[in-house]
Amino acid sequence: MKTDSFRWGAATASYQIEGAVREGGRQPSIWDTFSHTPGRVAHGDNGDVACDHYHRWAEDVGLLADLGVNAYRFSLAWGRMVDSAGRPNQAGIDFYSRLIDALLQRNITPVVTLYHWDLPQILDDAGGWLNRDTAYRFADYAAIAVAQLGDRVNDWTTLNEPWCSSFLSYAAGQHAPGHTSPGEALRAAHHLNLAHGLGVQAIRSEHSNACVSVVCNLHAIFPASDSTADIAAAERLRRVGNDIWTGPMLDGKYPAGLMDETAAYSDWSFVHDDDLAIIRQPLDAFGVNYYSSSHVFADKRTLTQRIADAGPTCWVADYVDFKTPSGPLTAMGWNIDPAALTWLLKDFAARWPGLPVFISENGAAFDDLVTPDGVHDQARIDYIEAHIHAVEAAMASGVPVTGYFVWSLLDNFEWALGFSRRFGLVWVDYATQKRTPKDSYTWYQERISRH
Ligand code: IFM
Repeated sequence: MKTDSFRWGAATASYQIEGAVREGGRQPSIWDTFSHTPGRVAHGDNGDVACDHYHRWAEDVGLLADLGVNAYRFSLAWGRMVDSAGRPNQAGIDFYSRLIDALLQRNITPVVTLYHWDLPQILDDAGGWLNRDTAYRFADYAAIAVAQLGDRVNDWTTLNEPWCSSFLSYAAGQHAPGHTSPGEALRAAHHLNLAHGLGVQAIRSEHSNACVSVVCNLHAIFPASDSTADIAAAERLRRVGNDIWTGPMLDGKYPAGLMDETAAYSDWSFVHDDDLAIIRQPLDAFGVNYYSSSHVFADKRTLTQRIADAGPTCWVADYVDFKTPSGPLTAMGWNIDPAALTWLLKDFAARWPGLPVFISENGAAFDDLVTPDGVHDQARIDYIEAHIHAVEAAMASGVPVTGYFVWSLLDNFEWALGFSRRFGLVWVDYATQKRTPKDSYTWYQERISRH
């Protein structure tokens, strides 16, 4: 692994850690609304306080510095950066400015995500990602963020996991705003693609030398058998899970077959003539979030029949179903398959040779063992170690990987699962806000120091 420029990092996201939802002129987001709606989030949890990072950011920068990372990936809350009229919100800008200055003082490079799911509620009131105009509002916000912070931030990511902000949010109903319409998910997906393209243009217009990326949770999808039908099922799912982003963003087209395969749910009339040219912008890097793999088989049911049988689903695809994951699972119920990460990275590099890739998130939730002498999380250490090896294997075969970011620095608000799942290298006692580095923190610290 290259030692000099390789980024060893940790990642977080605004709504998951910041709290202080009514401070500093922040406007409400769809996650405030969603988490305060009974039944949406486990145990009625919400991000009102979360890890109180808004007040404890200096302590958290100290944890990053002691950890030894040379990069920190975090997101800006759109509704902190701008007011309800879309104008710069100075108090919010000042908050991130202080954070960035503190990071730079500790030689930690800020890697900033513009959108990690906390859409201002006021934009959702106007249709959210179903409204094409939201993509233009995103570009306005991106321009403000880069104009305000681009003197110290070089690395800008437009979107985090647009698959979640469309399919989990508009088809499965599991994420804000909680809709359950397959056709809406496709429409939202296109508008997120458009936001990405417009966002890249806005970033570059403010900061021509910026390193611009997008982050996708590329799915490692494999057929459950080598039957032609299962292979075709896996290909269908890759189109709607992965190629729906990489196709427009990197090749300027939606994957052949996708529109026909989803015609029962949408006529795709939301794609305007010049959109694909806008969406395909040159990128400096591509972020891959990876946690687990999926095995799928051909199913006789259409999506509509599957929904009638089992309820809403995030997968907008006919005639496909998922094999129940086997083997050791994480506390999310996800399988542990580091080899699939190597496969994913090699597959990506074969399709887009030369485009630098970074692992923007990788990590695991487990039930940690909390004792008076520390928080013991050997399972997390094993998971991270195996996945770093998987990245090294991809690099050894020529994949240009430029960084690895653990998800996450801190235990935090795990969306619809609330605080019930812990991904952190650092245990957070939510009652006292005391931070306790886990064994995995010490392990990662040592692992980084070897490079
Ligand atoms: O917590 C999330 C994060 O916000 C996005 N990627 C996956 C993580 C774990 O589910």
